[in-house]
Amino acid sequence: MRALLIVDLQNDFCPGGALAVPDGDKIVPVINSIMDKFDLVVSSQDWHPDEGEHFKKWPPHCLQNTRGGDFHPDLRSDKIDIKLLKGTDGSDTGYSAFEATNIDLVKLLKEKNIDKLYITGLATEYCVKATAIDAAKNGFDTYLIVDATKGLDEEKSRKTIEELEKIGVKPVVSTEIL
Ligand code: VGL
Repeated sequence: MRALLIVDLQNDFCPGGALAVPDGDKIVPVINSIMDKFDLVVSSQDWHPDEGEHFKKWPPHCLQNTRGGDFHPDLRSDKIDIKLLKGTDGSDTGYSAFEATNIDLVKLLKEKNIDKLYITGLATEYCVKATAIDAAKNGFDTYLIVDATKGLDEEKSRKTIEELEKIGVKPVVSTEIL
């Protein structure tokens, strides 16, 4: 059984948002086009209180119950089975979707017999990277859909994909997913 994981495809990480990833919105149609191919679709959202350690490093973004924290409006969010929230306590944690505070992701995936995890979303060199590392560490067969992720910095994102490959995360393109 395989799951699609959509990391932080939120307004604040898209052009016009508080911590915008260049062309972050361009991956939305790619993700929309593959959502029906998975047994389970899981999303993560940064869901921050309005102050805390995290905002000493980053401009305030993805505040709880704000438009910036909402999914990009074009994402087919009605197709998401499980919505994870992370970074909810203001500390500088919660880069990885496995640190979600409302759901234990490992337990959920095991209960649903998911062995393959396909990771997409924003931003490649931060939350996507942290999520992929945790997925591999927890023994999932982990894929990164490279045309369904974007980073804040192109060069750092390219290096991230190489680093992830070294720990066993497999880069794939969306059209390879049948
Ligand atoms: C992210 C920086 C700060 C991300 C979140 O979603 O990749 N990056 N907070």
